[in-house]
Amino acid sequence: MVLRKEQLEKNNEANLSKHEKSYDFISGQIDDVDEVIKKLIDFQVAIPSWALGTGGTRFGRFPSGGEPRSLEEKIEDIGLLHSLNGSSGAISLHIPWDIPKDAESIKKLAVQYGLRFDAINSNTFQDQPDQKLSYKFGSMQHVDRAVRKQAIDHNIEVIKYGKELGSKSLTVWLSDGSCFPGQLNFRTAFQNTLESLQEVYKALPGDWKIFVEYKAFEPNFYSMSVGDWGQSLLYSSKLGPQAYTLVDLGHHLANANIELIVSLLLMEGKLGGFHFNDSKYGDDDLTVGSIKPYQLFLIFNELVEGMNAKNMNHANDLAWMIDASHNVKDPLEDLLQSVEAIMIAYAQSLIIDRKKLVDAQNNNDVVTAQEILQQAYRTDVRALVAEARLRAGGALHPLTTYRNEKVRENLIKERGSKTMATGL
Ligand code: RM4
Ligand code: MN
Ligand code: MN
Repeated sequence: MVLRKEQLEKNNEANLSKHEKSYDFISGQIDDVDEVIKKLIDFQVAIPSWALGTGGTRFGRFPSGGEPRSLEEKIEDIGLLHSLNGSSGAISLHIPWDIPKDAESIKKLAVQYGLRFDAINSNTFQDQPDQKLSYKFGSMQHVDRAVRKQAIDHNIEVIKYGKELGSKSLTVWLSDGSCFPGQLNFRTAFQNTLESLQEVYKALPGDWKIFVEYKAFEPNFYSMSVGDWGQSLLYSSKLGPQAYTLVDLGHHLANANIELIVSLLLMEGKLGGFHFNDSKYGDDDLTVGSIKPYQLFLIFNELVEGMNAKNMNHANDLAWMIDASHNVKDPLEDLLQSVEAIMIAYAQSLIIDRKKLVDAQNNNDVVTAQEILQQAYRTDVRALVAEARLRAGGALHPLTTYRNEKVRENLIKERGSKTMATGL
């Protein structure tokens, strides 16, 4: 399904005068409002191909109908999101869930929807039906060289698919680790993982990056071979300049100070990308900003401060991706909410009075420092984000437009109520 320009305009007109009032109010309070809007327009968040269907839990899956049946339909869905919010102009694929059979036509289709291919993801955390050796006891860490080789070859194949589509980075997330004390020799597991990653690194095209994603626990519960940012930074430092650490917000132990991690990785030039989601307990993969919006803002504060310090381009120098998927919401509505939450946090971090904040820090004025951050956080920037969407040709209110235009109902009519997207 494609939303026509007239459909968007009709919905926008109904909300325009209200929006203009809010926008006038907020833009009057910000010095460089056009610069902020420009940054918001440029900022794009990649949508993962595995989040377009209903996520499952180990107890079941409750699809709501109209799920994409093919990679083509997934691209169509992301195109739809992008037409609504103007900020979802990229797609992140998971192999082998989404093997592009005809890369040229897939690429063309994506271009039609204004989408590019962001990082491509390998998968050695599941056994595939046609796979020779099992990953039950790990992949790149495995004691058996043949299993490690299989995992390396898979990653090299993923790079090949990525090259065909125009991706420029590979994300490796390993579920490797152990469930019981004594199961693994930690140093051997580390060495095996490093050597395997080195083989993959060798196959990386010169203009590509490799992202080493860490996760504290699950599916292994005693140790993880890439369990935290320290381990990931070790791997990415040993690998070389094309290797970076990827931060997934849900992959930390409870109460970890993620904004501090982000700040130091940026300082070291080793932060590569981001997986946005939210969580209460573990890797819950909930809608971004649904549980801890203030934390999200604090993370963006460090991101913007750190990127500015290095003269980085906010939109292009790091890879921004959503990694969320769960089972009670319409997946497209969920993604619209996630992107909106990211844009709000980004906008708030752009309006922080950084000069005053530095002064407060240098004077040990803790109270003022807190006031400055919370002043930005408590500013209602939704009209700024909406204005950016409007100027990019999107919807003032993506969710309402989505519902008014009966998108899900139409998708169910087109695709049926029993369709299931590949993925989790
Ligand atoms: C993992 C991790 C990876 C994602 C898979 C599906 O927990 O977050 O990034 O690709 O889930
Ligand atoms: Mn992730
Ligand atoms: Mn995860």
